[in-house]
Amino acid sequence: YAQVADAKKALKTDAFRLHYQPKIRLATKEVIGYEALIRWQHPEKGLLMPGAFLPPIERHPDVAIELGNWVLDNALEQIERWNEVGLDTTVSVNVSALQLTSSDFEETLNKHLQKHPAAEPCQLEIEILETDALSDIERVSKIIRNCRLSSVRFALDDFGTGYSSLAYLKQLPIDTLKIDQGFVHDSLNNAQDQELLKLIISLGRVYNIDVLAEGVETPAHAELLHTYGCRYAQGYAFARPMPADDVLDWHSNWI
Ligand code: G
Ligand code: G
Ligand code: MN
Ligand code: NA
Repeated sequence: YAQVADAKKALKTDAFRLHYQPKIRLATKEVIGYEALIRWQHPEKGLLMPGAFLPPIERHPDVAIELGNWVLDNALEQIERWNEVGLDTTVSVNVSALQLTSSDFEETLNKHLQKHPAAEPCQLEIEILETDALSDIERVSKIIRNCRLSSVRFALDDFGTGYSSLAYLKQLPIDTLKIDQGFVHDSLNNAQDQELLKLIISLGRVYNIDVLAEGVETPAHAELLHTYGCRYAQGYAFARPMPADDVLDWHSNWI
């Protein structure tokens, strides 16, 4: 568990970072918000991606939740900083099923919101991860409803990959569904993937939920999705995730 001990130390020494990737409205190409993605600035190993350090941490719920709280705190602080310089946007954070269903999530979220009064709750969106680990859908639904009372928004991440995403779509009061990049990647020359995309986009329409496509790597992907009626997108076609300090410059140079 060397890495988990290391992660605890990293929390104390402020070695984690959030990088930000813009989310784009396809019709106008305007930025509608940013997704916060965690990185670890490791003293010896350099900048680590979540795949390299989150899995072992997630086997230690106390550490995982502490890290999740750090993410919330840091993202809200970033919103405040951006508000101060006139960048009025939203930030999405990734929240694991474990954190969302921990006994005091609503209370913790409200405490964080109170700690950052210059960030409007509606500027925060929570992306729910690992939907297949959400066993008690009634309870999750209630947690989301309660958090939405303070105007925080919710997205279902990696839509289509959890084994019961359709039931979640029906039962969870979410604002956005994010189409997993796996459905987008080959869509330019795969007719079946194209049909699947159209299906997910029309599901969004039926349930009155915004649809955002992930992994949009080229203008051709963006064009195809726009043609299908998908409103929002995120991916390398627009920008890679970038350090918070680069966002202001990138934002002001974007169209
Ligand atoms: O850029 P990318 O390698 O950042 O992210 C890989 C995966 O890590 C994604 O599935 C993403 O949801 C997850 N991830 C990124 N940031 C966070 C975070 O702050 N908390 C959690 N729990 N997962 C994250
Ligand atoms: O939370 P989530 O699973 O959605 O995390 C998004 C992941 O996808 C992150 O690892 C991010 O760096 C990555 N990503 C973002 N845009 C693109 C893209 O256009 N192509 C690919 N292959 N990965 C992307
Ligand atoms: Mn995400
Ligand atoms: Na995703």
